[in-house]
Amino acid sequence: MLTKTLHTKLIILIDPDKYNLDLIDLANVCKVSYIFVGGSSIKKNNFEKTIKSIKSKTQIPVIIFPGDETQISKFADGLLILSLLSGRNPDYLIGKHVHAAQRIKASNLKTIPTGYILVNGGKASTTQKITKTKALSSSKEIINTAIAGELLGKQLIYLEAGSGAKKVVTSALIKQVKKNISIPLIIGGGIDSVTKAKNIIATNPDYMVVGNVLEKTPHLILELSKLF
Ligand code: 1GP
Repeated sequence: MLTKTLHTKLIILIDPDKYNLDLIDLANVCKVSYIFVGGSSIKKNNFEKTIKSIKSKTQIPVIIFPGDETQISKFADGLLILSLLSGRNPDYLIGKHVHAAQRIKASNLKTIPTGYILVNGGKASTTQKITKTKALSSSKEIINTAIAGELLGKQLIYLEAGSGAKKVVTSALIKQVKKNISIPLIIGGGIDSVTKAKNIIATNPDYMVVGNVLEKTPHLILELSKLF
């Protein structure tokens, strides 16, 4: 699950509060490798309901990309165990994990230790605000953080420009990080057009995540899918 790939694969991200059934129908006819589900501030208390609904409509594996430690459901296919390596807030490095440990264990979910690195996307992201951490700007620090993540045993590195970011992760940075780690690399945040997606894919990260834009324009997935 979420292993290294020869060519970039597409992941779509669904925020349960903005869940749109039509998007799953479209994903079923597109080249979507995984569906991530999660949200930084879910208000509607519909997390598990959303997972069940998606699972009833598709064979595409559903992975929880948790916005907080309550977002756990045995109905998903896997769960990213996020360590916010770009920040220095102990809650997001170990505190929340301790809090959720028993529930994660009881869920029997396949867990994927993930080094989550917030990269400056041109505006303060919701994640930054919630976690009270800063995004990294220095390429050297980002690369070193990714390497440290691998050394710590993470099975994935997720470079995140932030949902709705103004600037996506740059091609130069993706290439550098990719060169320096041997675990799979995910890129996300602000990818809202075919052109931006094309530029990301040209650097060949293992996975590319698209969220926000598909909430507003689900049909864009048909265009994006042609790139894979
Ligand atoms: C956010 O990387 C994901 O956590 C996706 O970002 O919503 O901007 O596509 P967007």
